[in-house]
Amino acid sequence: MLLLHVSDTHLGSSKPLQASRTREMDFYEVFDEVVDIAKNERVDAVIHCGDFFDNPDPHPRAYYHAVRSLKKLASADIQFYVIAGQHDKPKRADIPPLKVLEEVGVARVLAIARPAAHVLKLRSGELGVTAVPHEKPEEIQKWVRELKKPEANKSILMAHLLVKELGFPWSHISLSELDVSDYVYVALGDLHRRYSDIYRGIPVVYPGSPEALKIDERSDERFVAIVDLSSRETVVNWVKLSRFRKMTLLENVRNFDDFTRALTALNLGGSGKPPILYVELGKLRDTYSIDERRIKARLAELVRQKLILEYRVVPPEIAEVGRVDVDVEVDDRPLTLDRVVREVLKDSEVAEFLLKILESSEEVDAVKNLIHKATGDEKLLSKLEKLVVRK
Ligand SMILES: [Mn+2]
Repeated sequence: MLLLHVSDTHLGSSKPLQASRTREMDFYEVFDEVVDIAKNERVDAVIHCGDFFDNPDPHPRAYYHAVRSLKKLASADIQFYVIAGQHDKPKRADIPPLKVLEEVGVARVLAIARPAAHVLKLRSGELGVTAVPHEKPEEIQKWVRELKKPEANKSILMAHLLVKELGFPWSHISLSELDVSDYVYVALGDLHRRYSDIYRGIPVVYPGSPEALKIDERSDERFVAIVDLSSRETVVNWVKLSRFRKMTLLENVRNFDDFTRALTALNLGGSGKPPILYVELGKLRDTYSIDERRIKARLAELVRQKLILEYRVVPPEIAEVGRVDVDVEVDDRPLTLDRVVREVLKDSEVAEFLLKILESSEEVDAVKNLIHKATGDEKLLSKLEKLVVRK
């Protein structure tokens, strides 16, 4: 018995870009590749561990591409089973988008609002599934204590959650609390990077998302898992995806020379889709003057030449913090000295005074020290520093 395990396809998303049709197509194209892999590998079923759609109210385009790909599975007699993640679960009582797929006949939804136990009839036999959709940690911990196990010879656990063992402070539950001993495979979703472990002899797997949605989810290789349940030992094989778009980060770029050197090493124009390029500016001052403008001009040229799809220039503090959502943090509004001082200091009198000093003073360093002492805010300081240098 073979399963293809995938999760976090986020159909309908164009992240990390906003309203980019090309980027949106990436998500559909790589999901279609997943479907092709399922057909080539002749799996019995595809199991999807949540965040199938990016949104509880998907655009007709997302439905269109989803149904189109899923129909290919159905005509190859491959079942598609899915549970809800936080992205495809409506906040209020409404028809979940996954239910539409079920109604059309291209998917079977195993869990949306609460956990459920199923016995699936697959081509090569019966398979028990305990399905746990996304919820708050307290709720999931409550559920897990009363989880019903399916009555089948072999069962798997499907869940959309973060296990404590990943080391995030915001995880849902630990593997020991999950009590995985009754299962031959633990299929997980929510984490956008590949992770797999053997816990008490049982494979615990996050295949990761087929596309990276944020820069810190980037990876040169992305996968789906092919899970073989035929023998006593569960065997997990990884199949590489090829139709995803890479995201690349050039770190600590301090000047234009740094930038061109890093760019040459990238070998743009090779096979695969043109990447989304992030350039993290280093801490040296010269980056923020002429060099920054030259770097941006060159980046715009690369977009025109279709060597990259899009670029983002990010300040060092953003790239340094691994899990910051760059999409939210990067603000395209022009960063003016006035805005920074007013927004961050939040006291118009102090702001006005400071702006006056900054305009006239030769002693920028003395002012910086004052701000540092007064606020202790390193980020504010580095922002101000850049702006003062720019002037
Ligand atoms: Mn997700």
